[in-house]
Amino acid sequence: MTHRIAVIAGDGIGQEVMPEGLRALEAAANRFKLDLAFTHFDFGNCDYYLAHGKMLPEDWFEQLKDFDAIFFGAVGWPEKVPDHISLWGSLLQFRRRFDQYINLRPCRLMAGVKSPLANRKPGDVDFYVVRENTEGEYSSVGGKMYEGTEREIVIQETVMSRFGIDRVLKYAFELAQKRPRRKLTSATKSNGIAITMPYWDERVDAMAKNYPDVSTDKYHIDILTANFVLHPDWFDVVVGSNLFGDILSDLGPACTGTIGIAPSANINPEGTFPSLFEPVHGSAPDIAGKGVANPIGQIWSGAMMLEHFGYKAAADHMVNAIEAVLAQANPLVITRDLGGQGTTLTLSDAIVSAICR
Ligand code: GGG
Repeated sequence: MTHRIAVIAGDGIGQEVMPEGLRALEAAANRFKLDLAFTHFDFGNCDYYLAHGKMLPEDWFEQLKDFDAIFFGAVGWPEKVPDHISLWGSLLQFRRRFDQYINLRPCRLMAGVKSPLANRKPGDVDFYVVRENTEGEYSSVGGKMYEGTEREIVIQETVMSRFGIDRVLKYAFELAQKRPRRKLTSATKSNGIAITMPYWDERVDAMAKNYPDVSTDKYHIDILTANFVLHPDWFDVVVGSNLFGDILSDLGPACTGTIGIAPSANINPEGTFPSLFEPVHGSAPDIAGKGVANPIGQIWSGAMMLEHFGYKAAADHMVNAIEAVLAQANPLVITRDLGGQGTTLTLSDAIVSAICR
């Protein structure tokens, strides 16, 4: 069976890590006899915006909807296009129109990687962040009044629906059921944000009744972030709203050494539309063009895509290759964010060789 994959490298280091993600996927496909067909698209980046006045062509939905997955790099180049325009013009359109309501972000401390947290070893940090991905704080509902005057007012609403909350909670509880510790932690701020967040808590309580085998914790986001740093070993599956999930899934990987290795899957669980796989990191204009970006977030995202297609052995093999290279911690191979002097290419070469072995 051929899997058709739309490739959108996007901006900045997306252009540099994407070829390495594809090389790793091709190596895995070769080894496991998988048929992956890649089609490259040059829209969804800020240069496309400068040329066309928009991030995507009118018919982007038609062009992409029949692919089996989208493999995405990064978006944003604030010197060219304001960040909210580039993000809303591309990635957030994909998540919404393709109903990718789960953003799954694994967070694992791997051998050979130095955690900034004291005395943490592999196994101490190993959890998933499940981020609600289509509503919540990421709404463009609101507006400005008295613009340009001293009475200027800006309003932006958070949008939460029972349907939207329940479906992400269901996914998170089912994921927790498959994990050895069977533990779910929910992030809110229901003392301060007194309508939407207590409602989220109510839905957690209601949903928890269906999963008596899963133990459930609820935290306010402020103390939860503190506990990510102080007690990362407490967590197994952490579920949160769009904004809180976004923050936690940058903090989590930072606790595992570098956000450069963090992968993510934007999933439409029903399979009605393509799911999208992308590193958690953004376009990093500060290091773009230098050949030093860590390719692991992109490669690991490729592994998540193979798992999504049902190729668990191939996905595990890719992740094992990443782990084997990191465990060696060769300073000439690993990138700067990992404490080495290597480049995108040296790290990618080592991982691709390990996949081929
Ligand atoms: N590779 C993902 C990417 O480019 N992220 C940029 C970003 O700011 N994303 C925000 C989000 O995930 O909501």
